Amino acid sequence: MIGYGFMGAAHSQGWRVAPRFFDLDAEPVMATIVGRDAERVEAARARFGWQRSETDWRRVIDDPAIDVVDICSPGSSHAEIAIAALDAGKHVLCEKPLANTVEEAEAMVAAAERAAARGVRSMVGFSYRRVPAIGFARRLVQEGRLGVVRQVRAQYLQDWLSDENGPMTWRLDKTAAGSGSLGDIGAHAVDLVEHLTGARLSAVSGTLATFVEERPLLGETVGLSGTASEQRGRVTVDDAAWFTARLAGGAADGAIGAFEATRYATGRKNALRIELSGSQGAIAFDLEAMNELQFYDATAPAGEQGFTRIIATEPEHPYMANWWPTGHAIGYEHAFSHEVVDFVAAITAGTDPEPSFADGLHIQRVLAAVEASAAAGSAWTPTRRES
Ligand code: SOE
Repeated sequence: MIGYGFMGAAHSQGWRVAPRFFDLDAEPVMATIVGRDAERVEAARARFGWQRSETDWRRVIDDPAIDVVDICSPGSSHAEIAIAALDAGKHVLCEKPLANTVEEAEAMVAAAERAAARGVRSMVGFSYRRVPAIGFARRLVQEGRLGVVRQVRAQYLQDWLSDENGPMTWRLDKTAAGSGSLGDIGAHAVDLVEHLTGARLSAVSGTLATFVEERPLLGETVGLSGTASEQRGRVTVDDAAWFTARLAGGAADGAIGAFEATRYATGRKNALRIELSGSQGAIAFDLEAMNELQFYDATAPAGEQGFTRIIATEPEHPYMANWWPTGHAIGYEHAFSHEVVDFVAAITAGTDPEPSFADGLHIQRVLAAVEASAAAGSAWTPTRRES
C-alpha cells in the first residue's frame, strides 16, 4: 500500500476485514506500507497491522513477493506509481480520481491495457459503488423499475472548509490534488450516476468558485484537516463546482442532470445525494443515511403511491448476507471491504474488475470538461476526446 493518510487507513481496514467476513479464493497478506516520512509510516504500519514499512515506493515495485499495489497517495503520484507497478506485473487498485490530468489518465489506461494482455488487473477505488443501498438501486434500474430515467440530481455536500481559518491541506493544492471539490468529491457523484444508470455524461456546462483564496498552512494533520500554523498559503483549487450535464446511453439515454460538489455546505457533513427520476419510478439516496434507499413506484395504484423507505440491511441486498443479522446497519468503512472482495475476486477469477482505468479516464475527461466549460463562461463542452 502506498500512502497512510485517510485513504490508507480506510483501505487498510478493507484489506484486514474483508477476508474475515467473505470467502476469498486468495488470502491477502498485508506486506508493506509506504510513506515518505519514516517515523509516521512506521507508526501507521504498527497501527494498521502491516508487516513492514518503507519510504521508497520503488522498492515495492522491485519486490518479487508483492502481487498487488494499492495506491492511496495524493493524485499527483498516481500515474507514475500505477504505470511502474502494472509494467512490473502487479495488480493495481488506485484511489479516485484516477489521476490529476487527462494525459496522465490516458497513459495509465495504456499501461492497464498492456498489463491486461498479461492477466494483470487494475481497478479505480470508487468505493461508494459498493454501498449495499447503491447496489440495490442499480438492480432496480437494471430491472427497468424506473423506466426511462429522464432527470438526474447529484450532489456531494460537505462543510469542513466553511471555517475560513481552517488550514490548507494537500486537497487544496492543485499540484497535489488536480482539482478541489470537483475531483475529490464531485467525481464520486459522476461515477455513481453513471454506475446506476449505465449512461455516460456526454457534455457539461459548469461553474467553479473559490471562496477563500488564502489559508493558514497545515501544522498537524487531523482527519481531513488539521491544526493551523503561523504561515499562510494559497488555495489553488475550486471550493465548489456546479454543473449541468447531458447523458447518453443505458437507462438514462437523453437525460439531463444537475451536479453540485462543495465543502462549504454548512451543516452537510458527508451528504452524497443521488436522485433519479424515471418514467415509471424514482430512487433517492443520501450517504448521511447510507443504509436507506427511497424508492417510488409510479406503477402502484394512484392512492397508494409514495416514496418507500427501504432499509438496505437484508440478506437480499448486495454484500449484506456476509455481515450482521437482518436489520443491523453497516457504515462508511464497509464499502472498502467490499472493494477488496470484488478486486480479489476478479484477480482470482481472471476477470477485469470495475470500475476500470478506462472508466476512470472517462471521469477525468468529465472533470476536465467542467473546468474548460467554467473557464469559457459555462459554455457547453463535450466530454469525449477531441479527434
Ligand atoms: C475517497 O473516496 C474520498 O473521495 C476522499 O478523497 C474524500 O476526501 C472524502 O470526503 C470522500 O471520500
